[in-house]
Amino acid sequence: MTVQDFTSTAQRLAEEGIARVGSAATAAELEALRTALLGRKSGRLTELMKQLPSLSPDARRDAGAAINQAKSALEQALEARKAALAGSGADRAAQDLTMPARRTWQGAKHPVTVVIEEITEIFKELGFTVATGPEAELEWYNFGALNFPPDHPAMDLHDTLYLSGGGLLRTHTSPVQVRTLQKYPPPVRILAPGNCYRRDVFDASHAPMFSQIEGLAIDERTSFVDLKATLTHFAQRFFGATRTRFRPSYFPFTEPSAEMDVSCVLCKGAGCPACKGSGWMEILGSGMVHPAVLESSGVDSERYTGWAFGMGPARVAMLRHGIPDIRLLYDSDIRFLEQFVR
Ligand code: 2U9
Repeated sequence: MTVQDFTSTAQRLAEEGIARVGSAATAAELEALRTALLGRKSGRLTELMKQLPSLSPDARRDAGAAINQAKSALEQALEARKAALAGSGADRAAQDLTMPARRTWQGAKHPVTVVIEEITEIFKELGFTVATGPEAELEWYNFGALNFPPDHPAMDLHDTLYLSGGGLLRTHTSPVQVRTLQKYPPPVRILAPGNCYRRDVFDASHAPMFSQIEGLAIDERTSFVDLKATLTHFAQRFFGATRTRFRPSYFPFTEPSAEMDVSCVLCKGAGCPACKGSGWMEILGSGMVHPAVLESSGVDSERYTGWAFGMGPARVAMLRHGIPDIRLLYDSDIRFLEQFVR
């Protein structure tokens, strides 16, 4: 091919192309034209460009210029037609609006967040308000004020994450209740949800960072009856028709203390592997607030009494959904988490 052949071919392709661009009715047609004429792989002008090396350097320059001129003329025509079509809405006619939209991945609330919000709603109905506080705490608020004797094992290094500048990462949200009692005189009804930290290795039922919800009710003449009635009401609201039982337990910050069980959510009490045949599932710990804790928090323990509870929402989410390993909740694996999208 001579330079004249290249030039005339380029001009002819440009003219024919611009004519066809002018009569294109949809964006899709325009796209097809662009590919047919300028496509990187098999565009007609691209093909022509590939034959340039067959020419002498001088001839190549002239032929190349003619091809580039044809290319930019075609690109301008394509852009102009595209804008015209977009403006005219002609394309809309071609668009099948009944086509379902491409599903964009939508996030969802984490199953533990759903549990925390559900529990919070139930206690709000009972007049509890949500209180929050610092995750990096002073040792006294995390241990001293809560009647932990100075040598209590929980304070050991291997249990608690101490901070170099003093203080520690709270091991429970109880410091929030102490800070609240220092600020607001009874009657007090608060819920303290939040993240807590323990020097635990990650295994099927432990995580170094975990969420917790604690609750506190302080008033005159508050008794264990209020504790049992309120927590049983919570269990029935959260788990539906269920039975509860309270087993004696011990915490430094409550006396007397009790664990509350609900009948197994999977076998309804008949006994199954999930509840290890007992028919019961331990949900939370609770107790009457120890007078020493009331005094530490600036509350007159002769005039006021109170009860408190603490639970792990992650554990409750595992019980509810039959999740065997807590790490599944913290691995951020979308394939696992999107099962719980509501
Ligand atoms: C004040 C007074 C009393 C909070 C309580 C529990 C029982 C309890 C555990 C639940 C799951 C810890 O994360 S867990 O292992 N907590 O069982 N917590 S009573 O008692 C308080 C808190 C604050 C001022």
